Amino acid sequence: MRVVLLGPPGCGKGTQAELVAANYRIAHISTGELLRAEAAAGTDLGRQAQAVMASGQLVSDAIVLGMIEHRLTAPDTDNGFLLDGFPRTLVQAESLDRLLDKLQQPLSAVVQLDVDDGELVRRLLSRGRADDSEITIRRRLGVYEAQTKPLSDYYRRQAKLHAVNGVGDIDAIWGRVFAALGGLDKVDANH
Ligand code: B4P
Repeated sequence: MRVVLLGPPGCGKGTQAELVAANYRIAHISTGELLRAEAAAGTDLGRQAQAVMASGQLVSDAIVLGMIEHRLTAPDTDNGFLLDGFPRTLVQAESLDRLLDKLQQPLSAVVQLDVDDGELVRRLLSRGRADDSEITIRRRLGVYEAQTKPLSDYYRRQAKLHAVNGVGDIDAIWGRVFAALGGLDKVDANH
């Protein structure tokens, strides 16, 4: 199982990613977490990324792609992986497809969590991470709209997109994500 979890900041990607990874026993790869770990370790890459993340912009494609390429060769991805927060731009999506072609491991599905902006702002303000001020959240939502939203059409054209309502309690949303992935398994088994 090789899955991308797509959705705006605060939609519950991190929360649902943990449930998917635990239930399917696949690696959970969050580019946000990888970047925050680099920042906490004080590496050059981490220092560059920290300033960009604090401003609400996206870290450069080159940095993120290098990190992902390295991460996808780790042995814990043998059983599959879930990408949380990656790809976030068309360049990243196209590069991911090329990399997975090379590895002969195409994506199984892309699950998109749909949540309205008011609810996103409310969730992120109550989370209170360093990059969760109202002004930064608004900028991140703008960046999502301009740079990440086009990925819905990109994956719809590949017939891989499963849109799921991301509003409600965490277990109910997990049920919808599971149904989207379970439906896909049945399709695979029939072909
Ligand atoms: P991320 O770490 O990916 O952060 P995020 O999108 O803000 O968080 P996420 O969407 O995972 O939050 P979640 O819903 O789980 O990225 C941070 C920054 O890193 C980016 O702004 C960017 O600068 C950089 N970056 C990362 N990836 C990059 C890439 N590929 N390219 C370039 N730059 C990149 O959680 C939100 C809150 O909602 C939580 O408190 C949670 O408990 C709560 N919640 C979850 N489900 C809920 C529910 N059903 N109801 C109510 N609350 C819920």
